[in-house]
Amino acid sequence: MADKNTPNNTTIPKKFSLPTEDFATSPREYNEPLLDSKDLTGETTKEQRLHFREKGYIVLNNFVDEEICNEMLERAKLLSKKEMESRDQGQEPETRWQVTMSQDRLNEKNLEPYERVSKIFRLHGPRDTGIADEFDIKPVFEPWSRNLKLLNVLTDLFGDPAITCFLSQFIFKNGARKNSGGKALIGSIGQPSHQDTFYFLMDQRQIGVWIALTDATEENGCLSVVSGSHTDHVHSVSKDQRPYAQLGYVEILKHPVKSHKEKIFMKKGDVLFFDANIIHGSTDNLSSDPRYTMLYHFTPSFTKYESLSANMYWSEVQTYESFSMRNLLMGKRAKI
Ligand SMILES: O=C(O)CCC(=O)C(=O)O
Repeated sequence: MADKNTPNNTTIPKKFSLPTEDFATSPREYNEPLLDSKDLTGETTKEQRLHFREKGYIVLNNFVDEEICNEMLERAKLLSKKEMESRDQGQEPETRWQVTMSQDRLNEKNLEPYERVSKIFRLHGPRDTGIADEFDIKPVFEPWSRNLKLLNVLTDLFGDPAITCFLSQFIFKNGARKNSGGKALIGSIGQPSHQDTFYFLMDQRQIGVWIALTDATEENGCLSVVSGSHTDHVHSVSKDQRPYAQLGYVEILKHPVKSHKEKIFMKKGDVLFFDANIIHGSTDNLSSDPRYTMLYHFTPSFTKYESLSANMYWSEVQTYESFSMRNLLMGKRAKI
């Protein structure tokens, strides 16, 4: 297994600043998921692997139990409450997790704390994330990053069982509402078309795991993907210029995204597995109801990278040994 701490400058795309030209002109080298192999876990069908390989994503229905979905939401609300309490008292933002605020609700102190938050990062860190003991609660985000069904799907899609989770984020996509003064607040705005690989700069594939914690609909701003774009190069982008755009949002302008977009409608508990290189984005929440999502990103553990940004955290969730051991314990032959 390669040493993840040794950067390999020949394979990692170079850093660049905005706006920029495309930094690769030909499609990137694509390491295809396995279609037929003795190393597959049996968790995915050949049709699903083929779909992932050709289109760059699959949706697995009813993948996360309702109870876990609810626990994730309650935990994210609790973290938001802690964060807002300390910010409103003038304390420094938390460092155990990382919050980005909804830009149009920065000073709306009469809203519920979670209604002012856009995203919370670093949730798969030490036991969710240092407060489980304080509140006598059990962790939920970190254990789910090691869920066996999830690990089996990722093993099939990566074709390798050594897997690391390096990013996790809870997304509060709040609905439209009025503030205490009766002023209309629009629902959270969507994220423009982008590729996650723009942010990651890693030499192996990465897979995003997008869990619908509420139904994701046309009205509340479901995700859209450009089917098949996962084999593209990383496109040039411009900064998202919209009022209230989140810090760091960028938009691919040159790609003919609109003509190819597929909307991904999901039910609570469904999970979208997508190649992090696929062009994707979401529309604004035009409803008065929230759309909640938990999103993890995984990569093979031998991935090389230049550096991890502050919202990331390297946590190996399955090793060759743990994979072999659980197959042995389940009475199966170790497959890899
Ligand atoms: O869930 C969304 O609305 C957008 C999330 C997304 O595209 C991302 O975090 O990369």
